[in-house]
Amino acid sequence: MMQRTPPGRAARRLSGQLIAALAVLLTLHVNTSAAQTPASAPPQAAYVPSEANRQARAWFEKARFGMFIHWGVYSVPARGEWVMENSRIPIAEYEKFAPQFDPTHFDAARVVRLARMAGMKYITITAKHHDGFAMFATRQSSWNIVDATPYKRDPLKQLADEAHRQGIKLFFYYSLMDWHHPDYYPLGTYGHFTGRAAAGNFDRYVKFMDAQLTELLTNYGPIAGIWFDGMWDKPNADWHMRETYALIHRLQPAALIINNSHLSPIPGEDVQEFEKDLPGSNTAGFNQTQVSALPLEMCDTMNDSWGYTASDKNYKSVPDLIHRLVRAAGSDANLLLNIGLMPTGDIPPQASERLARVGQWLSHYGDSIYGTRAGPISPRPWGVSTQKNGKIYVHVLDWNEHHLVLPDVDGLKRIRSFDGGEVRFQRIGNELLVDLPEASTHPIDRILVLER
Ligand code: FHN
Repeated sequence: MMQRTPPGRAARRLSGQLIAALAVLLTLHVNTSAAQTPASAPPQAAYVPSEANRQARAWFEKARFGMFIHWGVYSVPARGEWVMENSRIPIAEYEKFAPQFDPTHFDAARVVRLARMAGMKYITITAKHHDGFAMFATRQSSWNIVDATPYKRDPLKQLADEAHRQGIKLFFYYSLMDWHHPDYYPLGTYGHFTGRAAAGNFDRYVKFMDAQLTELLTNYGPIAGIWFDGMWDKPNADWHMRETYALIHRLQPAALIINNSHLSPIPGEDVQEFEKDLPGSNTAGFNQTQVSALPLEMCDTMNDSWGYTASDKNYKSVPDLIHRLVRAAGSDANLLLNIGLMPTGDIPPQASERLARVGQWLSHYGDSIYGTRAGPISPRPWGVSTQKNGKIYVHVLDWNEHHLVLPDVDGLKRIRSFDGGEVRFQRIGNELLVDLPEASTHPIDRILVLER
């Protein structure tokens, strides 16, 4: 049987021409215009973020590092969050995983502690993924962890309480695409093997979605934001996003709206998302948009999977993970780094070990990351720059030579190593020839501090 793959390659294959045409149109409209408005939606009024929302954006840009958690009933078969689609499992069969889902090892305090130890400032967890399964107590359908599993508890409530207690912010991921709901109709690119009737009322689905979002925004205390995904399944449908965004901003004005639509941001969105790529690049096939003026986030996996995949041992090394974080900061973006929780609720040990070591690095070098903006030296193959409070941090990541040529920096008086010690440099024309500290003493990142 041919395996279907998550969007990116497959979506582009199936609706490639449409998306490409749309992308060309959209690159002409960055951020402020009514780019990518679904065909039937009314023209968007200008979106003016509230003061609370502006402050939340400012906090977000300083945070720089968050934990993504993919977790759902799909962790039982342990073949990733796309197992229902990839293995063509009809709803009636898929529902049989729910009685086997009893994550009694889930320890919200431990998850939040790990995020904090890793130096992460927020957590984004899947409240509902594409299989439609709610990981929270919802009254809108019994297809949820409280009603359909022996666990009978609400892990999002536990996580929210613990996040508030430990002072970390919490976002909820919410899939717009739904392979389980009978009113998700007409179907888009995916979800054709579920056995659902070829009928349904999409507006009723949108109402269901808004009702679940209302629950998420009223029953869990202050929420940092909602992270949408899956709109790419049918980008031209009338999603009524304008109303949904207004609802979210009305219920919690500070909540940030992120939509991993793979399209340019539309009014009402507060953060621009990039999947598995730095802003402006497109190696994974998801990002065809220009970089907007909104705060930016890049999400990535720690191995090759989002949802727990027992066979996937291809974890990135600690230096690789740190480089991704540093390169994201150098592109003005946060890194949202994923872990896939196990069906027991445990954190895969490969993930927690690595995160603890990233946290150790950040506890020493975090000043060059948190609260910074992209620096004046644009990202290069050898590394990136960040800046804060008049200082420029040059992160030398992939460069084994003793010297590095940098563009001259106005008013530069001194360069020192982040760890102390003067760094010698000469001005040659418009450039600086810098004597780098020994690579062997800083194998992950040689950080120079340029002071004016
Ligand atoms: O299809 C999803 C996928 O399962 C995962 O949730 C990622 C995370 O960014 N988003 C979608 C693919 O774009």
